[in-house]
Amino acid sequence: MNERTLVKNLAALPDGPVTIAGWVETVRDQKKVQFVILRDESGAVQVVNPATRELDEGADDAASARLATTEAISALAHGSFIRVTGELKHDERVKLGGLEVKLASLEVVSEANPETPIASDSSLDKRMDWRFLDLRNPKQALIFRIQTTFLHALRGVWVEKGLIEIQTPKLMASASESRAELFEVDYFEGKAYLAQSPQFFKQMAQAAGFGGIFEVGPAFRADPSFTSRHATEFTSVDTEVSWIDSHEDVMALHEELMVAGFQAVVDAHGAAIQEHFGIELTVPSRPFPRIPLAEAKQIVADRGYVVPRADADMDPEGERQISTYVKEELGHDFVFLTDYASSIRPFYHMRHEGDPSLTNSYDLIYNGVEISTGAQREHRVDVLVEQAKEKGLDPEELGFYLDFFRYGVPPHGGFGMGLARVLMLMLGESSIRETTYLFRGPTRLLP
Ligand code: AMO
Repeated sequence: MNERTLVKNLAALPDGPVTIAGWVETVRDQKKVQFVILRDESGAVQVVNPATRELDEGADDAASARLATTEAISALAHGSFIRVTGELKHDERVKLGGLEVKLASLEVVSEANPETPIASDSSLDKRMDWRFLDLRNPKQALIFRIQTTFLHALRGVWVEKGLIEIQTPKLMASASESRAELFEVDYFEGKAYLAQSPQFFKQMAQAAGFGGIFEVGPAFRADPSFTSRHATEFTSVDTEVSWIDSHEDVMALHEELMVAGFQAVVDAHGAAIQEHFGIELTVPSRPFPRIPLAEAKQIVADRGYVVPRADADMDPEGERQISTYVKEELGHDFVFLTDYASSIRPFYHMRHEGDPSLTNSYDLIYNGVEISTGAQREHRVDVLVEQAKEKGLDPEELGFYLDFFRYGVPPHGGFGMGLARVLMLMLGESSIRETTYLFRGPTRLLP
């Protein structure tokens, strides 16, 4: 490793020699003195260099080197990557962090083109074109630090509970969710499909006796929409557990995970989130409110918004409205909408004992947008086959999946959650394009 001190660690060091490395943010090139703001992944610091503009007669090698350094700084382009050795000096008068580095030697490791293709006011699309430059902005990088903290906390809960992490295949022989959103790819002599979710294989783990599993991985949907919440490839946070009594148990686990994730994010990044996003993030209280879908539709209707189709899911406006209601009346950012009609749920959802028109399922809405779907699964194979047929699915094609239920399987359930949506709503961002490392949509495959 090249020796260097991270900028964020300078504050704790005494005055003395240091080596730092990072990108040139700005250069202030005054006649007698030059200032360079250098930024690395941890922060920014001021580098100061007394300028040597010309050589006196009989100047020594050291003076020539100082002239060369001065000229090199004058020529530095924004974004060039440099390495600086110098003297760290704490000085309260320096606005940026109360310290500066007096330059002794400069190495230009990698030069940047003088024209930067994006600016802070560039359109989102343009920023996406130059995502690596966009991500140099500390605010954008913070999103992925937050994501790391959030996922780490979730993993902590899963591991502590003894769940097993799995990686399910993303090349499949059949659809796993709606056929309408299926990517088909050539697969040697035949066809394969990109996994829309790990649904079938996370259930397989229950038949395999794993007890409980989790997976954080890619999911693909051939969804042609251009909304702020849809991507053609997204990261799905999935879990599935055995020996549940109903979807209530899944919701309890879901809450526990969210609280752990938010707690970790607030602890590690609360101040930075306030600074960069202007949001005072709080940890949600348990239990999250639960409202049956039919009741939720009635609530929003009473508030003057009628969800267009009575037999359909909440539409985006309905989700916003029910969230507003929950925030106003119950003071909560999250709400579980429960007991979805069987007609709008996949065949694998368990239906109510005694009322097959409803399912043991839920959607989790956060700040007005669905972030997750969860359910208890139907584990009785005869019932499962009937439900598949009812949805127009061919039990033959699903044979491999139905077999999971023919050799003894415990009652189980789980949920899938869109990671970028959680981050978008947590940070008040306007699109999952901001909270996805590299967004994929109908017209975006680059970079
Ligand atoms: P569902 O299809 O509702 O359920 O997806 C679960 C969650 O994944 C996210 N999501 C998306 N995010 C970005 N772009 C998309 N095109 C997209 N589609 C879905 C959402 C959504 O709530 N197998 C079930 C889950 C389960 O029951 O365990 C499933 O996939 O946040």
